[in-house]
Amino acid sequence: MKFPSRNLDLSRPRVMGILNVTPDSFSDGGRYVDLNAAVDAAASMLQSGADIIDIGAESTRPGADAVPESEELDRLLPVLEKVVAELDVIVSVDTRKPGVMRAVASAGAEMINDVCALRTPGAIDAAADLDLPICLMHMLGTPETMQVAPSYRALPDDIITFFSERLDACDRAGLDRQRLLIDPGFGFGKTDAHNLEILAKLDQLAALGLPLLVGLSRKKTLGNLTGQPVDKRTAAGVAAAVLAVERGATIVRTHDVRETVDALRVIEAAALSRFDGAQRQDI
Ligand code: 7PM
Repeated sequence: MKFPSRNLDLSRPRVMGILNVTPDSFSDGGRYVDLNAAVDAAASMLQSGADIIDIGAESTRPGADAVPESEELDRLLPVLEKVVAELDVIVSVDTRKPGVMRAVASAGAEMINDVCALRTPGAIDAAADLDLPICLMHMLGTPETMQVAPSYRALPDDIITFFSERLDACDRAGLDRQRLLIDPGFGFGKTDAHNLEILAKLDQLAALGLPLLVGLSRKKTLGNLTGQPVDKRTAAGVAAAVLAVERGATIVRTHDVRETVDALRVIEAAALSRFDGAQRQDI
C-alpha cells in the first residue's frame, strides 16, 4: 500500500502500535499530555517492530464526552509533529473529524483511521482531498449508543453490507479504493459473542479484497474470556492477533507491540499463514 513516505508491503502482516494522547494516558499531572513521555512511547514501539503508530486523542469509550476539535488538535499536533520529525515511522491519526483530518495531514500524518468510516458530515470529502490511506471501521450506532443491546441480522453479512455501502459512498466522492482499508471494529456495538463470531469468520471480510486491519488489544471480550484485568491481557491479545492474521488480517492494531511482532514473525517463518500458501503448495 502506498503511503507518502514509502510503500508498505502488505503481503506480510504488519503491526500498528497504539499511542493514546488523552490526558489520562501521558498525564503531566494536570490537563496536558507529557510530550516527551508520549514520543518516548512511540520510539519504543518503533524499536519493538511497529510499522505504523496510531495516535488518538479522542476517547471512543462508550458514553465518553465528545472532544472539541480545537482540544483534539491541541493534544495531537505537538506529539504528531515531534514523532514525524524524530522517528522514521508511518504515523496514522485516529479521528472522525474532517477538520482534524486536514490539519494532521498537513502536519505529516500519513494515514487516517476513522472509527466512523467517514460517516461524519464533511469527512468523506476531506478524505477524498487527502492522498492518504484511510481505514474505514465498522461501528454499530455511535459511541454513545453502540453497547446498548447491539443486534445483528447475520454476521459477518451485516458488516459486509455496511462496507459495500461505505465503498460506494467513497466511489461517489472520488476516493480511490486503492487507498482504503477495512476493520470490523471489535467492541464497537458488539457483544462478546458478536466479536467471537466475527473473529471466527474473518476470512469472509478478507475476501472483500481490501487490506484488513483488526484491533482486539486489551479489549473487554478478552477480559471476559480470561478473567484478566486490562493490563494482563497481552497473551489473550496475541492469540487473537494470530488467529486474525491466519484468517486474512494484514495489520494488527495493538498496545503490546513487541509480543505481537514476535508472534507474527513466528507465523511468517513457519509458513502457517496464507502469505506463504503458494510456497507451501510448491513443496
Ligand atoms: C476506550 C474504548 C478506549 C475503546 C479505547 C478504545 C479500534 C480503533 C479503537 C479498532 C481501529 C481501543 C479503543 N479501537 N481503530 N480505535 N480499530 N481501526 O481499544 O479496533 O483502542 S479505540
